[in-house]
Amino acid sequence: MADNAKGRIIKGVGGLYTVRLSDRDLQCRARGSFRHSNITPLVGDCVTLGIDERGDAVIDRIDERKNSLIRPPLANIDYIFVTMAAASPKPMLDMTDKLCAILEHNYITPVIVVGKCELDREYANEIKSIYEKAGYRVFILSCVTGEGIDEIQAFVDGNLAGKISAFAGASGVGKSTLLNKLFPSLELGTGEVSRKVERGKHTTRTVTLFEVCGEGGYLADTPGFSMLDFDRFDFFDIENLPNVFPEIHECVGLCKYTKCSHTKEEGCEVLKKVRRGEMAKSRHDSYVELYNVLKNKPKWK
Ligand SMILES: Nc1nc2c(ncn2[C@@H]2O[C@H](COP(=O)(O)OP(=O)(O)O)[C@@H](O)[C@H]2O)c(=O)[nH]1
Ligand SMILES: [Mg+2]
Ligand SMILES: [Zn+2]
Repeated sequence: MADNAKGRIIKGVGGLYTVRLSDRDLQCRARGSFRHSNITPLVGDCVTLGIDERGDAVIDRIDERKNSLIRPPLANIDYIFVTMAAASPKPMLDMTDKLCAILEHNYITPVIVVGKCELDREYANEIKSIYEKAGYRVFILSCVTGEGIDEIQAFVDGNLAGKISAFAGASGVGKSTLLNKLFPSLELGTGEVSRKVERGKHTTRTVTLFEVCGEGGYLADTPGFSMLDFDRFDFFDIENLPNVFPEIHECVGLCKYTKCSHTKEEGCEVLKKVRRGEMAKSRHDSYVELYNVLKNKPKWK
């Protein structure tokens, strides 16, 4: 009956996967042949089911992935809401820029969220300006005063259907509090509860996708999902670095020297942009920092 049915893996625990079909959820394993091909099904995978020798439903085929994360194990992510607080904890813009670059490289759209804006409105506005110049959507909000919630709610309601999304950000920035406002049916733990989850940080994580916004829209529940989880994310070579900063990518080919590194050359269009205030200095500093890291690194295979 499940033969040739297509669905999405929404949960995976110890080799047992929950596949959401159009009319129901089905628990099944992967066909043994996957073990030879070095591919493990991931939550987020679009799969085709088959029937094994014993008559049980099995995962037969995995559609080609748009991207995949190692930790948390998750495939085909469309949006990551890069969440920070205007204060308490203080935002780490260099980490934010590195994360956005990695997301760009993996075809994931970053959406910038600056929460707790009532604590430092001036800095919140400054961050908004930095990332809007990069071409990103930025939402400033406070879960205490409620300001800015309607705007992000409208974005979420209008864009997440049919997509997989996740919220990333350091612990304590207010992710769970915001998620509870945006998706009340999820009933996620905040503050106290999430600290308990943090303690189990080094145990194997399981990811579950929750249906949101209808029509196959999913939110990955990733407790304590922090920026650091991206350290092992598929990285890029130095040649690709300009392409993962949208405001630098726009300038590629326009500088005086064809081999311009956009770090210090005269006649560099990127540096002109920074001088004109069209690209934030903090973003360019992050670019230079990553450039120096990648320059000293052997090529990734
Ligand atoms: N001042 C202020 N505190 C907030 C706001 N949103 C959340 N918090 C508090 O920040 C702390 C961490 O929130 P939580 O949602 O658990 O953060 P998470 O670790 O990112 O999931 C909690 O004590 C929240 O009550 C906000 O908009 N303003
Ligand atoms: Mg939390
Ligand atoms: Zn240049």
